[in-house]
Amino acid sequence: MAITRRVSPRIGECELTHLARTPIDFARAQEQHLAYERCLETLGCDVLSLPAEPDLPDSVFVEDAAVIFAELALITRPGAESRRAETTSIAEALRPYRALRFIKPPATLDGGDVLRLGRRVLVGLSSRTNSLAVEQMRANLGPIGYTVEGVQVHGCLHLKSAATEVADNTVLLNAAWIERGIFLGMDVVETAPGEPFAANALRVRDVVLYPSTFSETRRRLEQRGIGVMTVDASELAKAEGGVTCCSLVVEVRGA
Ligand code: CIR
Repeated sequence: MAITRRVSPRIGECELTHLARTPIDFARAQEQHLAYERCLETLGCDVLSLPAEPDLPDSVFVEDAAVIFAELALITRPGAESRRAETTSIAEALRPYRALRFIKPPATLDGGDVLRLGRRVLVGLSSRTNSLAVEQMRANLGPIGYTVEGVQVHGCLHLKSAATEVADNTVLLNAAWIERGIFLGMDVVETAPGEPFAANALRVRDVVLYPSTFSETRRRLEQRGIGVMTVDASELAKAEGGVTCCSLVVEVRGA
């Protein structure tokens, strides 16, 4: 299952950290988001599309509100104050599917900073996520067999702007934003020159959902035998969002 949320009509007032504000075409953003949901369905997900939250400009980026594990879901406490209220409805949507744990103040955590690689959980120490969140994650996840590591990211919003998992034991990364050595022993696909935002891919089983803009990096993925389904994500990219940000993929037992 994939949880999504329709685009807020106030998306133009989104948080921005590394990008200059440019006008976002709301109708176009909605169309692209609908197409993204259709892609998720094509990849076999039941899409639970939550209604728009008109007063929460960034609420389409549901990834930041929770982190899903097989055993539990961690409800975050987003680093941007304007985004904190997004978690309430996400917690309610997840309650039927997972035991819930909550990140508590003064810790802050954005889901976009969490990269799970099997039982290894990397947490980006970014402008949104602090080391107290790493400690709380360790307390929740250590006893059930995960190791949790805080890692530095520089020059980008979230850890998953810099690196994502694209196949078993394979990461796609922009080595300017994260140390390559963190992924020692794994296969690494680097983003192509001139495509710094190309490291964010959404893996759904054996395929990655991927922005159509990054043709050179896409070629690199395909050369590795990785299946790629492209989607036009250009409007929400102006809000500093990528393809992982717009969904929470939940493996539903028995489905
Ligand atoms: C923000 O700055 O919070 C939003 N404008 C973009 C969030 C993108 N989320 C993500 O990368 N996980």
